[in-house]
Amino acid sequence: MSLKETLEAKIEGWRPRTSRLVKEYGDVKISDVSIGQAIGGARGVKMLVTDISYLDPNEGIRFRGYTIPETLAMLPKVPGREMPYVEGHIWLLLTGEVPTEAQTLELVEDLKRRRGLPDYVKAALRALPSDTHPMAMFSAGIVAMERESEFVKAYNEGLGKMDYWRPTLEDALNLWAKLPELAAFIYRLKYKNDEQIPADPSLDFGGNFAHMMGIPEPYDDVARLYFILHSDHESGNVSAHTGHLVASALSDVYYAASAMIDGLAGPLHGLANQEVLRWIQGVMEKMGGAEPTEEKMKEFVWETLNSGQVIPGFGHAVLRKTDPRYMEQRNFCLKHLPDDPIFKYVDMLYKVVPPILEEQGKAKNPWPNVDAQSGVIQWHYGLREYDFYTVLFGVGRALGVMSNIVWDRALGYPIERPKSVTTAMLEEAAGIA
Ligand code: HAX
Repeated sequence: MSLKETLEAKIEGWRPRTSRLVKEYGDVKISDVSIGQAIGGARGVKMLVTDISYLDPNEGIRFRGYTIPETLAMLPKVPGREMPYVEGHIWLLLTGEVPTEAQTLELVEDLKRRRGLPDYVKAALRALPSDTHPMAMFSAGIVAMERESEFVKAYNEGLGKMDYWRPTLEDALNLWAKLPELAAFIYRLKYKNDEQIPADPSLDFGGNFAHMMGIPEPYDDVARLYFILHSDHESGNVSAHTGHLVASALSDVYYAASAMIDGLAGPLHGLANQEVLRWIQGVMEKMGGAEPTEEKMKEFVWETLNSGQVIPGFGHAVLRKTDPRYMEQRNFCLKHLPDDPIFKYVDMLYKVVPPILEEQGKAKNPWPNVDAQSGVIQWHYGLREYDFYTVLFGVGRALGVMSNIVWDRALGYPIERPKSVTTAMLEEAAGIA
């Protein structure tokens, strides 16, 4: 079966489950909200539904029920390479099924046909001031393509609600196909004198991205691993939630993806991956290029904390253990770059930071998250412009966000509209009015 047919069957089977829950069990409570949660960023409030991934605080993320090692092991692999096709992962996220090799290759070819960055996007990006952050360029590039939306055309022609997911899927496939090219274009425009490398029609999503970046093997596998690991982290994180929220107004995926990139660009979220490298570079500079000892590293960690800053790459709003995405990247480093000096610093931080955060007693989770490790691999393979790192995260996150939007449309999720209260109302509820 094709992707569309597989998805169609899944959606038909799923709709009665959602409608039954709403119609017959709509009043069943799954969460209570405290004053602390209302002021504190809705931490722990169960109010979103997704079947695409689930984040267990102790175990970490599962994509469609599969752990990261399981996902990487069972998806069809690119011949001669260690990592699976990103396209196979898209299939898994969308349908919940592990695609066959033939299905994966069909999607590889489908996405190839949808490639090609419009000239007006290139012109718009070239017109931006040269100090524009790559995330701002990425967001602008995506929203500039909004005029391509198939959903908007179909909606304006009176498409019925049950069919909203179909042109949304078209939009998602079109945008997924263009994101590696958009990211590579921004990289080469900003850091490589606008010397662009044309796409290679023989290569898959990850392989073609590495090619357009101008970075040789095994960077293709790094890209595949990176995009898969960052694809989804259930729905409550800032980028995923923003994508869902914006799309809930029936804004098309170009608007939603651009907005989710804006959320990802914050230093407490995706930008943490560039901050880790910036922080380590700062430490090295202070040491005059010498390798910091464990004692020195501890001093720098305390210095950062005492100046009121966070240690980037550590802590998490949901996780309470080391992030399995961190571990997967650490395993990659141990295998491919065990002697890299930056990897050694990052590994030293893994030893040094958690006990310090525990001693400080503020962070609920002292363990490293995905961002602590990801910059090292990029740095090792020659991508040293660390303010570009979050764009890579964004290409990955778009896989999960847009898969979710297709399902939001398929299940008819309404416009999101939580209720706010005033401070006086909270005081009254607390009995201190
Ligand atoms: N360094 C120093 N202090 C930290 C900390 C860290 N790494 N992590 C948490 N804390 C502090 C918080 O700032 C907070 O302090 P205040 O009470 O003074 O406000 C306190 O510990 C309690 O916070 P928390 O409940 O443990 O954590 P939150 O759910 O509020 O925030 C964050 C989660 C990820 C934002 C937080 O851990 C953090 O700022 N980490 C560093 C930045 C980072 O690595 N972000 C990326 C996270 C993963 C991700 O989303 N990637 O995209």
